[in-house]
Amino acid sequence: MDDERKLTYPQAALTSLLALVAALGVGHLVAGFVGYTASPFVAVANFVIDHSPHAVVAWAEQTLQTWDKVVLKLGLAVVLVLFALLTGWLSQRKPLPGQVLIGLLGAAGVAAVYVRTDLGQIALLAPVAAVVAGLVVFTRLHLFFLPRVFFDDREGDGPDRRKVLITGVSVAAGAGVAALTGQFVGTRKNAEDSRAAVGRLVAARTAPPIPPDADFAKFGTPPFFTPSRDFYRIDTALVVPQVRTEDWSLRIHGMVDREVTYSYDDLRSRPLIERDVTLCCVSNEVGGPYISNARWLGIDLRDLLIEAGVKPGAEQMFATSVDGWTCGTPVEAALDPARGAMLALGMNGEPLPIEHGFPARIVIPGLYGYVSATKWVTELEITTWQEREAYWLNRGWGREGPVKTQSRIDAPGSAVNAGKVVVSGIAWAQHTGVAKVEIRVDQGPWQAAVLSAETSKDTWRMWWTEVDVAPGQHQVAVRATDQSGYTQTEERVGTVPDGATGLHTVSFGAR
Ligand SMILES: Nc1nc2c(c(=O)[nH]1)N[C@H]1C(S)=C(S)[C@@H](COP(=O)(O)O)O[C@H]1N2
Ligand SMILES: [Mo]
Repeated sequence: MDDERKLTYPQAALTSLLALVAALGVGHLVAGFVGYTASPFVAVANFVIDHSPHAVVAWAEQTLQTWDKVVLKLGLAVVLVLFALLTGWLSQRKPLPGQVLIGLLGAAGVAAVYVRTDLGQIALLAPVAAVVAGLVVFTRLHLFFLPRVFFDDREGDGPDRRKVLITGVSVAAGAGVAALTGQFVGTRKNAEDSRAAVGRLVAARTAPPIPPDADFAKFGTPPFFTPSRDFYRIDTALVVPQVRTEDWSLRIHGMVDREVTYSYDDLRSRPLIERDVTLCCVSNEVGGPYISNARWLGIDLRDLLIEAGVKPGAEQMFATSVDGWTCGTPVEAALDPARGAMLALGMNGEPLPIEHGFPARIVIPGLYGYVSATKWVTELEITTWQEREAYWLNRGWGREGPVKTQSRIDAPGSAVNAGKVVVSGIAWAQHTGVAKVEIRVDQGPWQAAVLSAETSKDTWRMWWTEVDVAPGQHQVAVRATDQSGYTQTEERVGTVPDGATGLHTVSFGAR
């Protein structure tokens, strides 16, 4: 005889939702002990980030600011709830479809943890515990809701409301306590006090003083130094890595004469140098915001590489971050004394902010961040291009990422009064130097702008000028020429694979 018993849709949906909540809660609990990023929820969200194009990561970070990761988590939560509702719908009669779907979701969680390089095998316990919890809760609740059958084939009722309420609340509360415990245990080791304990990092060789006309902030340009809290931020880390100095070390290995490992104290007690370097992102569209300037404090990377002894034939310095992100730089750029690649410990007079790579990161003038600026760096492997492929490379980005000479208009930003109008902005050509900036109004002749004082070839320069405009709509364009004699091309190309080109053009109305 066919078994006609089934759960009502609300019962089935509740069964699936509670199973989901239990799975995530238990997964988060276990992750608190085996590695925070092993939490199935966090791991799947990270997996989504790792499979998003660079431009999307950059866009989300800029547009949603610190909310980007919250939005991602909410989006993922919505998908999971829909998944649970579907699971319930398919499992009203038999639990098997639901069990299979939970198994599949669990497999996705296991895979997402497995591919993380910052976690050991033990981390797999978290998603495995989550699937087991999900399956147990789902199967038990399914049975709980199924109407009883009596020996005379008469069907009884399902559980009464009171029992349902007690069961539901117990499962949800248990999952909540588990998740909170995991959250507490997993994030207890915060790096903020370790950063505070570093104290003052003192430069043995200071950067040259900045002349008063290094920016034209009074005309609408950014300040010469970007305050650290305003410094653009781009990374794939869902959870900002919390690395304490005492747990950190930098290992240089691969094609070297002798492998070396430095502790934080080894490095901070060396004579530290200061360098002003403007960092920018390959995903910056023409006129975009992913560019900032800071005073970096650290060690000449070249010195460390020489201590290890780079072997002939080495092509790539393959850097790994504590969160598994990787980055490949030409060895010759890292070794070139004229370029001045750094291992930075400090930024704008303080130890690196945690989100900018504390305890240590790489900074290399003239290369986009994705091929140079590894934050939370723990390993430098000297190797060939053949041997290792960095994070963004197998996602369509170019191997070499020299910064392209570019300029941006910052003012006017809105409507102005007709007559004399100030136009200002920034230009950059790190490691080459900006030679000239020109602007053009309404297809008129190019006219030179006033440049700010040059402090080094590695930093942006500000520019400003004044134009006379009649009432009506106008358009202003800017172009920079660098010290190699190259003038920015008008040809517009997108950011993929190695940086956008084209002239920034702004329209404004004059009254
Ligand atoms: N560990 C790690 N380092 C990283 C990245 C990352 O995703 N992970 N992104 C890189 C990119 S693409 C850029 S542009 C710079 C941005 O550095 P910032 O966030 O300090 O501005 O960091 C680089 N270093
Ligand atoms: Mo970037």
